[in-house]
Amino acid sequence: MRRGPLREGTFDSPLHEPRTAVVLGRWLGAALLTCFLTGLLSHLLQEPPAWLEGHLPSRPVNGYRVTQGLHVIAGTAAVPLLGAKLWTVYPKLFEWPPARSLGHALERLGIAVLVAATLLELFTGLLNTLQWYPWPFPFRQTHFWLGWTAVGGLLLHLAVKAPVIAAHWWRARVPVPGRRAFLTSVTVAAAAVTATTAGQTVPWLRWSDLLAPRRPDLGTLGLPVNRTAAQAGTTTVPADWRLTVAGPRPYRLSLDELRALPQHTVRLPIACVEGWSASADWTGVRVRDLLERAGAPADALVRVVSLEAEGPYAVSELPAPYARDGLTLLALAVNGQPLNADHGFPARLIAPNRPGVLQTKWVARLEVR
Ligand SMILES: Nc1nc2c(c(=O)[nH]1)N[C@H]1C(S)=C(S)[C@@H](COP(=O)(O)O)O[C@H]1N2
Ligand SMILES: [Mo]
Repeated sequence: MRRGPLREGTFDSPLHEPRTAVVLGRWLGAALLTCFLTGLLSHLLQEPPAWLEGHLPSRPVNGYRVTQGLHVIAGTAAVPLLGAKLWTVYPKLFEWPPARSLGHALERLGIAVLVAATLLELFTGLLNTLQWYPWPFPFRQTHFWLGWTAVGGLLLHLAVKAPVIAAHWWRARVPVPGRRAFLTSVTVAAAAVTATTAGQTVPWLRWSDLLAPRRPDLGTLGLPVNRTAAQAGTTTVPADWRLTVAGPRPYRLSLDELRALPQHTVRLPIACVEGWSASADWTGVRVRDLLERAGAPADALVRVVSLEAEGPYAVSELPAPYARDGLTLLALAVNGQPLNADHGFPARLIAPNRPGVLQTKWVARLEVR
């Protein structure tokens, strides 16, 4: 018999029961599945395998904005859902004896992996929306592999619990006082965190964007700035700055020469991986035109190199579908104003359906590969 604070009968709420766990599990499962699929997509766009690179779609224009917005919305809503789910089942975490059989021990080990991976995944993701990295490991790779670990643990959990889930899926078998009130409070909590943060990406929820780290309409030239010129060390652009286009027929252009080329204006979003997004009117030269002038083949992959000396986003790769898209610009102006230092002066890349991290600022070179 167990003694002390975890003794028999300690967990006396009637809500530690399977129907409540199943209802919460469905919501949490839907949120985590949304996170997993949209997250995979984001990783594929950021680090495409070679065979996929030439087939990445540059449409729909707002595609990444929607999927990454969903990723962060679902992940944020999952925080209260996970809290409620863990509270419902936690007496089981203190089961005694800890293992009744080998099968039981393995099942509990699976639960340990699932709970640890999911907690760490939501924690690192939430802190990433604040651009706060108080840990020694790289965020993106860790978040990626924890995602797979959590999904593996989840599948195992679903398989083991399938009979219980099936038995309680459609209706409550026993009435439990307080269950409805508890589930309603959890719904209200999840709705509240969603309503007060989703405005960082959903324009019609902007008015209630009280808790998100960003207001997408606040910032110089009407846009937020993730990495400032001061942080990137690009506040002063060399007086002899030229855009270099390296290809079969390489050439260099000054800012005035770029401005003298045919200018196009497109409305495209910056869709930041951290969850905010905002559309703007960008004006500049079509990357396609610049590449044609350099004699680049139509299926060429292009490396976009920033003046920024180091930093994870100082260089990006522009696969052919983006490079050839008429909406992809080397932008010189945004919202009718010349770019300022923080938004990438003298020139920045803007392309449709592309993660914000790859919209390289302070561009110095386009290299045809
Ligand atoms: N060279 C360079 N370009 C960069 C970055 C960077 O750190 N270095 N940050 C990227 C990120 S994470 C985003 S979301 C967008 C933000 O663009 P904005 O500051 O103009 O809103 O720029 C991208 N371009
Ligand atoms: Mo970003």
